[in-house]
Amino acid sequence: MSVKTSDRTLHETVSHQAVARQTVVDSPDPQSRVRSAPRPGEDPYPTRLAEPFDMPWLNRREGVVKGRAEDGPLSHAQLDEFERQGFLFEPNFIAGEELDELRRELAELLARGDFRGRDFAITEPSGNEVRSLFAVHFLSERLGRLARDERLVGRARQLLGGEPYVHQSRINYKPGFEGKGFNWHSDFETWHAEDGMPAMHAVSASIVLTDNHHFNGPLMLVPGSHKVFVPCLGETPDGNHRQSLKQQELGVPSREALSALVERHGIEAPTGAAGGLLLFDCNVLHGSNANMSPDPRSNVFFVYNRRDNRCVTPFAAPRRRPSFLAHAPDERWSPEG
Ligand SMILES: O=C(O)CCC(=O)C(=O)O
Repeated sequence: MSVKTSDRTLHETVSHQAVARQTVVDSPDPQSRVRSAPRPGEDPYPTRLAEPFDMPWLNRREGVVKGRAEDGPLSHAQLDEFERQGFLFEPNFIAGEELDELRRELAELLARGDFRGRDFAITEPSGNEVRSLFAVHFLSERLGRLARDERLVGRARQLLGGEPYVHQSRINYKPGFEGKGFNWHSDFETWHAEDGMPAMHAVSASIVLTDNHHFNGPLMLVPGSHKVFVPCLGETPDGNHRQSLKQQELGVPSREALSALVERHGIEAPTGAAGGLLLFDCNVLHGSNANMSPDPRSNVFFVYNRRDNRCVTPFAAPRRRPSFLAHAPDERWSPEG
């Protein structure tokens, strides 16, 4: 492994097999040409299949960066990086008193006894520690303001090329010693299959609220993987989210597909001090290891979806997931129901 970037204290990216990386994957292996590629009128992103698909992945249909540098805060170079890698890390996005306030909010939400046992408060697979808290932009006025903040919305609008709304928000707490990992997945795969998100017009903004370092389970991403869609094996049972939010087993790419993509592109883990912002495309493959260090690794995520891409009937699940996982535009969600 090698450290890629120069500013090691604020922003390090550990790169796996960096030399093996190619910049763009835009087509599957030519020898795996196939009968079962979706025909016109069929779902272009078939997944949760009963039988293995006979190609490892399909081309992405939609563009990645849909706006221009003139349209928002991200520069040409930043948009190019996002286009190529499927993610962009901005150190020091938030600092000082604003960061302190957000960290206090994080702790206060975690301490809320009335959230314990609720469906939007997910505990670790074997333990009572809070793993994820969903709908946080509704649970917290402070986080609601942050989700609507033009610094984030402007970036999302620029990347998506249209007006965004918050499809999902969450804090992943990943407590020291206890926080378990997240299996490799594309968020879009789940949102398409289980929430009915039609197309790849969504982006996640994750603000690092505790230092993310190499030992507390930082997010790992496969750069370039956002350009292909990996269909996943296994039909979605009713209520799958109750299992998958603790430990995802369905909607996980095959080891063969993952190995081929990692062989081509490597793995990167952007790390940095609290206050950094990671923007990542809805379809980039990512995951993270367990936190074996004493230090919590807590990040807040806001998922912005383009308004004209609002969710419809799920593409591969018996019914839609509860709204704390998939908000509609202009929805007013509350824990009281
Ligand atoms: O927080 C992490 O380490 C993984 C986040 C993630 O992949 C998710 O919540 O879907």
